[in-house]
Amino acid sequence: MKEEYGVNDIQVLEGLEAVRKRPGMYIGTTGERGLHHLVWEIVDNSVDEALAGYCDDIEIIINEDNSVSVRDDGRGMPTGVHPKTGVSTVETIFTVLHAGGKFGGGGYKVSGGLHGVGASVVNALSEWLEVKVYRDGKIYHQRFEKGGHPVKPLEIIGDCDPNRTGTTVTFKPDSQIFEETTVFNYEILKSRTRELAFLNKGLRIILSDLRTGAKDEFLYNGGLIEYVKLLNTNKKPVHDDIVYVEGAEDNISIEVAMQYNDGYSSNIYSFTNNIHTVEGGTHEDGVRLALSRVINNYARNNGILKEKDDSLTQDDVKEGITLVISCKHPNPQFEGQTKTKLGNVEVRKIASNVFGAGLEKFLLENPDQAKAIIEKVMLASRARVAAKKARELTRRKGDLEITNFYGKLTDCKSKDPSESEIFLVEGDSAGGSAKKGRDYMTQAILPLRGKILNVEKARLDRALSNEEIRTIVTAFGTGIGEEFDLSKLRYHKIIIMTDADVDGSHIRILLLTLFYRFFKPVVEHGYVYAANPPLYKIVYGKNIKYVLSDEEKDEYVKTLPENAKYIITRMKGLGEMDADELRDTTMSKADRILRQITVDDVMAADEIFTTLMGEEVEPRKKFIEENALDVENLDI
Ligand code: 0R9
Repeated sequence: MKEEYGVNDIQVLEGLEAVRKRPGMYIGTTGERGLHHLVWEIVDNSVDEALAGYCDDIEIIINEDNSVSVRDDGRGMPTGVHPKTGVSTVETIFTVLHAGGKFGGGGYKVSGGLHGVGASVVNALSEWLEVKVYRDGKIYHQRFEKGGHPVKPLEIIGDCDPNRTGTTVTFKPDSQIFEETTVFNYEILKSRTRELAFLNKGLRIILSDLRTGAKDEFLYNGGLIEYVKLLNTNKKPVHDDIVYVEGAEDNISIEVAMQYNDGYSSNIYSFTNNIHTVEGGTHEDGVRLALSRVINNYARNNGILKEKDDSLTQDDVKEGITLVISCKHPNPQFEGQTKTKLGNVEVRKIASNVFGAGLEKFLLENPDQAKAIIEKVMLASRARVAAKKARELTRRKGDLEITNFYGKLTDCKSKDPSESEIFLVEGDSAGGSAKKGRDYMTQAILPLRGKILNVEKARLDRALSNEEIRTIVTAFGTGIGEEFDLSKLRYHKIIIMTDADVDGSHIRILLLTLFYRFFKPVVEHGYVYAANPPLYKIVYGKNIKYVLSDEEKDEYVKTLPENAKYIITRMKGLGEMDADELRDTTMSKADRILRQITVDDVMAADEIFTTLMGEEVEPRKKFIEENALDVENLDI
């Protein structure tokens, strides 16, 4: 039974002022990512209520004024007076910092953002916040202003149907804190909302945007099975059914879904308590161990692998796999550089046992599908051995030779990677402006001519036969494949600078695929960025303003006097800007806005990518038709 919320649950009392003074400590950044993080802090509380079994529906609404409302149909936050603070529990939740990140009585907070600090942080960082609770036939309401100060105590503002329960929170982020932007991006909210729905089967989450009328509803009764199905859209599976395994030991639950396709890349995504564990960890290790153990055993027991044959390696069994792991743990320990690696040692064995038993059962019960899987991994194994031989041969001939390397790369003077940047620029014309507009000490320019090779369908050897890719590898300095060495990376900012159109997105996706497949640590360490060239130029008298989005354009125009005459030009491409413009809007360290590319972005790119690059023609045609006029949707 769930205990009532009690005095001891409030762990550390600290003022909200601390949050406003050092917001980065609580939400990571005050840029776009931090802004969106506020939404997840609130949604996580609703998801917890769903995981506790009391809530089926969550609604997230972006309001016209860029405030956000989150509504759930759970029990409603407790409204009584809190014994320790002497004010209502609702007010306590929104004004007292829970440094430990733990919430409800006795139980544990299952979902939760990276920082797990909750509603009070959102309140502290908001211009205003309102909460409504529907409980016991009454509607309770409280409003907070200017960084979390209650305007009045919690009050009853009306009656409701006694069967109606739930909580609604609406907040407007404070522009004094979020100086970069306070404009919510629908696509960012959409992809995480969908992910949450996949990770919590049966939970309905509706997202809508009152600024544009956009609306999406996500409900997946099949959970991870449907996630893998989506990730494999436009790929060719080598067996029909998605392997699905679910189990728990010691209150730690493991859920896995997987399917092989005929491609070469592996897409393994793991989560703990709904958080994407980008750096993996013990749950992922356990599943990988079981995967190669069970497949090797099956292949040996069925005479496919002979006694004299080497065992299949972890690389062999992951080629062409799409696999999603979700672990729910009462006390997760996150480690690693970005605190996205699960560290609890006990999980490795549990994940290995649960998944191993389930996979073994699947293979035994589905001999035809088992055969297709074994054939796929055997093929990968033979290709690996052949590729290794070929690489040894070409290495002797000098496989990274490039004609006229220094005619391509305009390097920077500095040799210190931490201050050096390389711009990968679409086309020679923009490359020319970039060379003139750069800071020659720290900014290197590499213009890319035409499209680089699509490495989704290429093994390393073929990738290296492409001159553009060899140039990139040589410029980075890291080597590739087995020789890859992150410590040799010559630039700690790799900035992709492409046009804001379909071609530009295409090139960006090709580059991300290259990085993700062959330079994964470069992405994981946060060294990859996308430049953000302006979308519009607004000329008003002598003022010239460049803006990055439609929303920003509208906001700016609103600030101009009523009868102001201004000219708005949509920027068509980087090549259109002269060196000064390119420097001032997109390259200069003082004025530009860079978007750091995360593994999550690459996941989103993979979906767009397979649609654009896969062998299936119909989905590609449909995608291009739908998006040709709406290129922002391609932005990642
Ligand atoms: C719209 C966003 N929703 C919420 O923030 C939300 C919090 C919440 C909640 C409970 C129910 N619904 C909620 N929605 C709740 C929890 C408990 C008991 N009754 C209701 C419990 O955990 O025991 N609460 C989250 C924290 C608290 N309530 C509490 F700490 F105040 F108890």
